[in-house]
Amino acid sequence: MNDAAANARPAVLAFDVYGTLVDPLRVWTRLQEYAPDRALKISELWRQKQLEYSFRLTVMEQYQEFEWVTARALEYALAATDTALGATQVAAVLAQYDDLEPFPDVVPGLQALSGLGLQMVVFSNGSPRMLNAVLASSGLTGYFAEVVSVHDVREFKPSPRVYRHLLSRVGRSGREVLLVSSNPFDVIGSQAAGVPAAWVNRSGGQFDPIAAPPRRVVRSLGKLAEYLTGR
Ligand code: 2OP
Repeated sequence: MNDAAANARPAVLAFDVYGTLVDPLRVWTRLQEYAPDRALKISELWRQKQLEYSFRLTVMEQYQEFEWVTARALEYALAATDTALGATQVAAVLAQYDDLEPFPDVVPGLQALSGLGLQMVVFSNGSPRMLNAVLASSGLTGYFAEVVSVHDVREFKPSPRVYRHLLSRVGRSGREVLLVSSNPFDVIGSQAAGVPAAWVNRSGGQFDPIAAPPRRVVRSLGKLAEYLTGR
């Protein structure tokens, strides 16, 4: 992509959800009630397996809703840490996925971004039910014109089909859209499918060395607003 196109202001911002707008690791607070000594380990293993299962299902050309994938990953994480929870407790932990905290920079950042006159949509592995629930409970619904779930095409990120589906849903070419995600696999998948991406690297963590780093790396949504205001 030439520099002019790379620096042009996008018409649409497409926001990843889990890990970008809301913090899935916050489920450890509910796990702490039931397994205080290993809550964080369970939640990290849970997230890791949730994404691994989504990749493996897609490579096998199979599909299950992200809700099912999330439940199976929790089962694995509990068994792997010898944590026996009752059915009611498991249901309470899973319900936490519908009620995740937005990262501290998200509301002020979305407020700043919504002043730029760009279309803002959500684009996520989550099922439509999950996404509507977590956006409502976190108070974020009103910032977005559309909620685009990969469920429509029965494949998960980073399959190129899901990014092409995003473009067809918003009626734009790749050059007119900017994916906003904290997940390097999502950023790499999006760029490989021809949709530029901004990496929200809140933690200062490492990017995966299987692709060139993204041109746009920001530490918060507020910094993304500053970056785009200058375009
Ligand atoms: C999402 O699609 C990748 O979990 C992340 O929201």
